[in-house]
Amino acid sequence: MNIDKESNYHRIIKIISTKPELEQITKKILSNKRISTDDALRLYKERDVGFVGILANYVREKMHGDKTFFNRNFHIEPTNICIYNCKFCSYSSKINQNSAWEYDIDKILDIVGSYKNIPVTEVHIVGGVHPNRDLHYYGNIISCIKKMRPDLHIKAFSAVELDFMIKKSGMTLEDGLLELKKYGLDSIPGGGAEIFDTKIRKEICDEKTSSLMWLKIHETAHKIGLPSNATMLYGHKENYSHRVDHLNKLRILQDKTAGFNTFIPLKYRKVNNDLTHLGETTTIEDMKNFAISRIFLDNFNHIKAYWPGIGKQAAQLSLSFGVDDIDGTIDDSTKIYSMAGAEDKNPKMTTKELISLIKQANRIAVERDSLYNILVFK
Ligand code: V47
Ligand code: SF4
Repeated sequence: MNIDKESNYHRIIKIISTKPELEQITKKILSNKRISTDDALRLYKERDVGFVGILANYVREKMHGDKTFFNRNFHIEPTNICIYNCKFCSYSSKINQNSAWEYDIDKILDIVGSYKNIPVTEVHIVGGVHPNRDLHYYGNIISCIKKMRPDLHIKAFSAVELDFMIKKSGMTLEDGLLELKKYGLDSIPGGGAEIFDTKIRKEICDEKTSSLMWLKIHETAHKIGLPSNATMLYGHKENYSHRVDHLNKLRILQDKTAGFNTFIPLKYRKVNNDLTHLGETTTIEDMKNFAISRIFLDNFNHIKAYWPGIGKQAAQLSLSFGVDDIDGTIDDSTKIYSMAGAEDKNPKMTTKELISLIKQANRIAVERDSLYNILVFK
């Protein structure tokens, strides 16, 4: 054990002498034992976020030391036209509204072409669920991108988009995913999970893909060799039990498949949507949520803070609360969070800025590819 970890350990021992009720949970964490859902709920109710943070940092440093991962990526959002009406969404439009956009294949290839000679390694493609577009329409987009940039990892389509496009093409789930893989799909992003609790899901996104279906899509993807990410949208109507239930369903699936690359908690942002009246969580709450995710999801290698969603400073702070990955350069290519009131209206960081943000937090910046293979240490 290095000095940092050892001093963390001693800080923990000192604190639990004043918090005997947390001793059993702390002992489990320090001896690499899995904590239960009741333990996670107890940690959520703990007022001392510093304590929960130290425990998460202990786990984080045991897994990754000071390494903090990032990648060079950009997003393409082919359309904001969506058949659904999620109450937290600030982004979607109906087909005939002035705010609607849809990029044709030429525009999409122009975007990809604009990265010629730029060493990006990943394109992240997500958007609304367009009523008229099926699997082959999106498959064609993917294969054209692959032809132009065979080196680019294509992480595309949330389970909600996949559910719709596969059904529209009349295919089974497994055949649809296999077909997309043939077109060039490399992995699946974590969107659309929202919160798995049936009652709360009904209140915030009644119409779209159910929790069971989201989990089935990711399980099937893992089975055919497509890795994926997982998310949880928090800070709206859910309570701590709903969050623990969500994390537990992910942990159970990961035990079965080991197909998730990372977990990304997504803080609800309140501007320009139907849940504005609920307000937003505090940064303290956000840090606690990262920390408990790190401790509870012992079978997830990585916890990611998506900086366009929470801002650069909170992402930097999260590196002391269990987070080991802060996503990528983004290059001002996503609107989902800027339209919902996030700090960065044009989210973009140069590699140099990302590295310096990580170094300021006394961590080591590690450029990764989409599967967390290490590319460069800084
Ligand atoms: O599913 C929509 C969320 C998700 C709001 O896999 C909102 O690497 C907060 O999943 N406030 C899509 N969140 C984005 C997503 C994602 C982002 C970054 C990286 C990855 C990855 C995946 O965005 C949606 C929904 O949960 N979302 N509106 C809002 N107002
Ligand atoms: Fe559509 Fe996604 Fe917005 Fe829901 S969150 S309305 S599925 S774009």
